Amino acid sequence: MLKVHFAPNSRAGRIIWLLEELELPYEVNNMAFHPKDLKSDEHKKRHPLGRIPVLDDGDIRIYESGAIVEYILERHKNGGLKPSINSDKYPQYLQWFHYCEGMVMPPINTIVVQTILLPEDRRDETVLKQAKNLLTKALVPVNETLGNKEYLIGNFSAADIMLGHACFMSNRMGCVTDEMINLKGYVNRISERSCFKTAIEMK
Ligand SMILES: N[C@@H](CCC(=O)N[C@@H](CS)C(=O)NCC(=O)O)C(=O)O
Repeated sequence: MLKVHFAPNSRAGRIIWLLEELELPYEVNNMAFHPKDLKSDEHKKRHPLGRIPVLDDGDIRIYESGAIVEYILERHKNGGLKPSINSDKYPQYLQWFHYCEGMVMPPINTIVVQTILLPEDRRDETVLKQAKNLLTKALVPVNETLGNKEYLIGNFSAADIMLGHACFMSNRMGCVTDEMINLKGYVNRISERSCFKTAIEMK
């Protein structure tokens, strides 16, 4: 049985969302998004930095949300939710899949640090503002590519699990502007998916 080491309101939701979409059975180790759980000796044995998500598959243990998504698709769903390597859609799929952790998550991480993790007296308004501007800029190409498409490569794929989750977070942080009409619609469409709801509402 696949086991997801999880905490609410985190990237670990991507793994739950994927497993729900694929209708694969799984169990969850639900931890608090708090150092008492994430930085515990027990969890640091799973992830040396005390981060989530981590996936166990029997004796196999793997971390990094994108790697976990790829692993599940290849080992457990024979490439499901992913275009074949020869498909015209494959390069765009790869691009948007990796754009998530490469371009969108770094400013999100800074925003989380500056609004939640740092004690108030160590927060820096300038750094926060820069990160919010950077995030909005990183979302412009996503808004453009969506055009009149429902999902990033047309049909729903694992690129939406990665980047769609980050777009949802960005919208919650107020960084999707009203002019980004395609992106607003995309976030709404994702939010309506029942598998997404299961993941995002998991406590
Ligand atoms: N690139 C990693 C990032 C993992 C990561 O930083 N996860 C956050 C939750 S979204 C975390 O565990 N934060 C706890 C901490 O920073 O102490 C991935 O995609 O899995």
